[in-house]
Amino acid sequence: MSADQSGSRASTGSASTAGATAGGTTKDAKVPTVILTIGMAGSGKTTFLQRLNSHLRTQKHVPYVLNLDPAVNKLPFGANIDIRDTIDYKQVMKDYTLGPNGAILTSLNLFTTKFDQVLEFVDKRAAELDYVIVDTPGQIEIFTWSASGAIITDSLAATYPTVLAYIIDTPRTAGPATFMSNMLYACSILYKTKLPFILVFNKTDVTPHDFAVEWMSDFEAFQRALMQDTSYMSSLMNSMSLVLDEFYENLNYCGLSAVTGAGFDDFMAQVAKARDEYYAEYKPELDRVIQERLALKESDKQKQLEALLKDISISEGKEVDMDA
Ligand SMILES: Nc1nc2c(ncn2[C@@H]2O[C@H](COP(=O)(O)OP(=O)(O)OP(=O)(O)O)[C@@H](O)[C@H]2O)c(=O)[nH]1
Ligand SMILES: [Mg+2]
Repeated sequence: MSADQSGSRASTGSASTAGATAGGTTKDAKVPTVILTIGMAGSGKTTFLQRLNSHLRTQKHVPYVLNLDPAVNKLPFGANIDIRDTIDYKQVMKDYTLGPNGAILTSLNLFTTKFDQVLEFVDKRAAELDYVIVDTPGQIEIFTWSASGAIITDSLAATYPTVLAYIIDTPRTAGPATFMSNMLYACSILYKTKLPFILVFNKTDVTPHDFAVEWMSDFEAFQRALMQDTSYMSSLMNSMSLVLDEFYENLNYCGLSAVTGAGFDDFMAQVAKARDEYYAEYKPELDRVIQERLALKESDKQKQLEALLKDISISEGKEVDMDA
């Protein structure tokens, strides 16, 4: 596995409004980098964000903090914007007769309708910020597979260099089957968002992530671990592990502990690398898509004009009265 390479990037984002200049080469230090934290329930996203917040503050990089988890009971850090200030998740459960996950999704949807205002707040402070850090709801799929999650991600990425920090519960990922499931999930998110991606092996104070580094860099080592796994999953995993081998080529990764703070300098080095990837690969692709859309509108206009001319030509050679 190489931590230096990245996959091809494409975008579904909307037009860029501020910050990074078009063309994908500018790395203006005044443009804050967005770090979007995602991960399975209980993987340590909130604790990671708490540690990242204090790590950045001690380095005089005061971040702008967004909390997008409406269901978190107690936030262990001060957020500049907190979804809970505008949306009462328990009230949403009652009003819409929903269960907990449905209510989290609906809360996120309601909040997304106001996300342009959130961007305006960030825009106002952007010149003085180095980082915008974002916590997301506990259930990963609520953010990664919802329309609102995609809108939030795309609108941030259209404006600011944005990287995904995929938090992994290392002790719970130490078996080949759980490791593989987690990697496949990460892989699907990478291909969906196409944003620069960092695998963050958290809780290394409990289990060091050496096994993961070995499995990602040495295909045969993972095959050997799989052979010892006699569960019904092993033959399925065997064939899918080949897919992942390519995925690992396109990734940055690091190991850290959100509790002790070990590994955060390495994480920030990965963020700097991922920011470069954003400018080198994601941003030019985004600009290309925007240009394509604009060009499409031009060719649509041309087609409409051609259709009109055809209509005119079949009207028995008479001139068409445009005022009729
Ligand atoms: N030992 C250890 N425990 C950790 C670490 N990071 C988080 N935890 C613990 O893992 C549990 C879950 O942490 P959270 O930060 O709430 O995880 P989360 O992903 O935000 O959880 P949800 O938002 O509920 O999905 C808590 O008990 C944390 O104390 C770590 O680096 N080491
Ligand atoms: Mg959390």
